[in-house]
Amino acid sequence: MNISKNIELFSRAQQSIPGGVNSPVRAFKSVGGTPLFIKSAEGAYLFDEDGNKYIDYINSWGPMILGHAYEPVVKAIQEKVKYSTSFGAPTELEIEMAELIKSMASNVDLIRMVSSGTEACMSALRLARGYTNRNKFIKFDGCYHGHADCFLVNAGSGVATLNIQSVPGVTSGVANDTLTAPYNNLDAVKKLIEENRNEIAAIIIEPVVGNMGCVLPQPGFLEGLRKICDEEKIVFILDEVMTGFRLAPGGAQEKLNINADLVTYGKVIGGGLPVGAFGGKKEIMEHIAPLGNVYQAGTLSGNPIAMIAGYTLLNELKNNPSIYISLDEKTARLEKSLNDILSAKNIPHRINRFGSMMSIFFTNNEVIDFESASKTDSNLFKRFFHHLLDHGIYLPPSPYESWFISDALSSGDIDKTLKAVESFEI
Ligand code: KE4
Repeated sequence: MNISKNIELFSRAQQSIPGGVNSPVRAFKSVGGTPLFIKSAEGAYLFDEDGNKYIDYINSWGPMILGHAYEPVVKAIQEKVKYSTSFGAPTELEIEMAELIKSMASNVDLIRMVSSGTEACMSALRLARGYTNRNKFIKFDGCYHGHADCFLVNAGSGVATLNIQSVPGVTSGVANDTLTAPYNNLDAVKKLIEENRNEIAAIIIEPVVGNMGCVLPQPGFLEGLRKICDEEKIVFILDEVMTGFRLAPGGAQEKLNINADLVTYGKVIGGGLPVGAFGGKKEIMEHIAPLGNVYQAGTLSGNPIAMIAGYTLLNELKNNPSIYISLDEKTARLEKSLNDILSAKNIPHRINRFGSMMSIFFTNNEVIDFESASKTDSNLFKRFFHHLLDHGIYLPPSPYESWFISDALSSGDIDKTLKAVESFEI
């Protein structure tokens, strides 16, 4: 593939933007090579600045669940933008959006809009601390809840991709209140509870992990955390920034039949525009200003253009539940066929999948936590990534990220993907 324009743009970008990108995971750091500069996208396809076409398995890291330039969303934005882009005042659309989300996530009594998943998670944690009057919280190694200081301890996604052991700028004062445990390890959590009794405000977790690659909760794990939170009066926060509205209309809470005290959203909720949200039990949420004194704010929170994009997409998902069956079937076919092909080639691998989230790990071991996820063959991943990229298949440029399938993916696209994998030699 000719990528000369991409190379030129990357060189130019680095003169003005740190690392040439506005978010580290885009930089291809762990796979090497030149990141693609995207000119346009439609349905399941991206087109880079050199005119190359790719089948997209990132989909903006989750939001583009019905594909790029989804017409109802495009039209809704085009109509709304005629009436200004922002007011900084309440609108009826924000009420409609909140009511729609409440109709999809039954345990959300009140919800607050913000502009990113990071804001949603940091606000939910501040609320849990304010509500319990406790300072510490538990997160899990390899989980990523955005880039707020307190979450950058043993974090996944870009922090793992860049192998940053300790993030400069995150003070020990902040890090001391962040307790970490291995995913799927209830005993480790119980030990932290014993050592920090009555000091822990919250447990926050990705109910299905995307940020160490896709890792699933083992039976009883989330239920065990729920029980611990009930017994210890700890706020149970499910970070559904990735899983929310992707795994089901009610997200992982619906699919896994687990109820959070607070839940955070991002990605799909904004239909590709900057939207995050946090919500949950009224008795907790009513501590948020201006009702309560836990302060949280945002100039563009509930922005009308972002709201109409998210509202339109969520309505499509809510009113067409067969989309989730289609997403599951397409991803299940990918999973089975990739397993067959890689096994026939005697390539050591594990595929973890939940609904339309999936990852290939090049390892002989089950991947159930960050330790096992970090033992995969990163060089083999790098070669696999570039082999597929050269064949017009765009995977997440890191072994610590999930693939995100869109319903715009066709059977022919899957055939092309599998054909590319067939030609891969280790
Ligand atoms: P944002 O602040 O990036 O909107 O959301 C943070 C966040 C919170 N919680 C979960 C479970 C998330 O996956 C994320 C963001 N995910 C990454 C991809 N792994 C965003 C991509 C990026 O950092 O550029």
